Amino acid sequence: MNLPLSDELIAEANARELAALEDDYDSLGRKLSRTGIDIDAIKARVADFSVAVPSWGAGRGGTRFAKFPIAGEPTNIHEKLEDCAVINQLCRVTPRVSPHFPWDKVSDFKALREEAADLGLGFDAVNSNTFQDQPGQAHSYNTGSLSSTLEATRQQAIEHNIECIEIGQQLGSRDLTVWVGDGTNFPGQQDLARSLDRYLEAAAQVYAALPDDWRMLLEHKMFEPAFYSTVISDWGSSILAAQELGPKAKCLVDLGHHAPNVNIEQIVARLHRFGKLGGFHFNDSKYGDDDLDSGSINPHQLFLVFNELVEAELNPREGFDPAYMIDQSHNVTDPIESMLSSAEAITQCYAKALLVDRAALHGAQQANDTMMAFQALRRAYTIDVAPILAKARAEAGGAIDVLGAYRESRWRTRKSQERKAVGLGAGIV
Ligand code: PSV
Ligand code: MN
Repeated sequence: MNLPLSDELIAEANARELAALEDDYDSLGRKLSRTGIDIDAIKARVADFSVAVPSWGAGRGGTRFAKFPIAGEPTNIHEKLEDCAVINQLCRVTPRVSPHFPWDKVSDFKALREEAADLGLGFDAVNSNTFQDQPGQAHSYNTGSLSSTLEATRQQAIEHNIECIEIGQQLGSRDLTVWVGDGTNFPGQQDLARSLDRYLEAAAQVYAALPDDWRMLLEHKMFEPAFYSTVISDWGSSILAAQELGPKAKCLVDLGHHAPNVNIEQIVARLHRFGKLGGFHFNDSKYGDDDLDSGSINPHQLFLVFNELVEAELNPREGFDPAYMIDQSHNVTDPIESMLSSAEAITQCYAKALLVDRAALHGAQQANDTMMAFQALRRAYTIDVAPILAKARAEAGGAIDVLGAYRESRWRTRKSQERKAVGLGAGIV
C-alpha cells in the first residue's frame, strides 16, 4: 500500500498527544464503568464503524451562484482518490469512496480499482447522473429522465443506470444509488400520477439488470431542481416505489431532502420497520438541502438518527445493512478538513447511541415515564466520546488530532504546486 501522508508525521504528532489521550480515556473509562459500560467494548464497535465519502465531496462544491475554488483542489478522479486516501489515513473510518458517473469516468476501471486499493480505499455505492446533460448526449434531460414523457430519453436514462451497474461491478460496488432530478416547476406541467408510472416502469428495467447481490437505493428529495413537484419527493413515494420494484430496492435517506422540521429519525424507524432502510447521505442543513457539514447545525438530530439505527441493529429486519455515506457540498472550507470533521461528528453520534442504557430507556418507555426515557437519551448524548474515537483511530494508525496532523502535512499547499487549477463556474462535480 502507498498511503499519501508520511506515517512518521502522524506518529510524531500522536506522540505529543498520547499522554493526555490516555488520561482522558482512562477517566472516561472509569466513569462509564460505574454504569456497567466497558469502554474497550465501545471502542471495538467504533473501530468497526465506517462511512463512505463521496468523490464529488473532495472538491469545493459551490452553490447555484458561484464556486470559489482553492488552490490544490482535485481535478479528476485520480486526484480525488488521493484526497480521500488522506482523509482515511488520518481518521480511519472512511475506507470507501462513492463514485458518481459520468463525472468519474475513466477508460480502465480495473486499473482504477487497483489504484484505489493501493491507497487503502475501496468503492461504495455507484451514483448515476441523469440530472445534467453531458457533452454529445443524444437526448436532453430537460424533460426529466426515468420519468420523461419521451421514450428515447427514458431509454437513455435506463441505459446510463445499467452502465453504472456494469462499472460498479468492476469497481467492487454492490449498490446503485438512483436520484433523479425529475419533477415540475408549474402546476399542471406534468400529470403527477402518470409521471410516477413512467418512472416505475423505467426503474423496473434498471432493477432487472441488478446482479443478485446488488441493491438499488432510491434517494428521494422534495425539491430542487424542480420546485413545484418531484417524482420521488418523499419517503412515502420512495418506499412505495421500492416495494413495487422488489426486495433489492431500498430507500436512501439524505438528511437534507425533507420538508423543514420533519422528524427524520421517525422516518428511519419506519423504513426499517418495513425492511426498506438501504442507506444514508449524511450532511446537515438549516433551511433546505444545504449540504452543510454533518452535525454542524443539528448534532442532536444526528444522534437521534443513530439512536434509531442502534435500535435497528438490535432488532434487525430482513437485510438490514445500511450504506452510510457523507454527501456534502463544501463551499468555504478545505473539503478534506470538512470531511474529517464530519466523519468525526457522525462516528461520535454512533458512539453516543451505543452508550444509551437501552434497558433504562425501554423500561421507562414501558412505564410511560417520559422524563426518565428522555434522560436515558440525554445522559448518553452529553458524554464526550472524543477520547474513544481518538484511541480507536490511533490504534488503527490514524491521527489523534486529525485536523492538526492534516495542517502539519501541508498537503493542500504541496498539491497546489502540482495540480492544475479548477475552472470557475457553479456546481458540484
Ligand atoms: C442531490 O441533491 C444529491 O443529494 C444526490 O445524492 C446527488 O447524487 C448528489 O446530491 C450530488 O449532486
Ligand atoms: Mn444525496
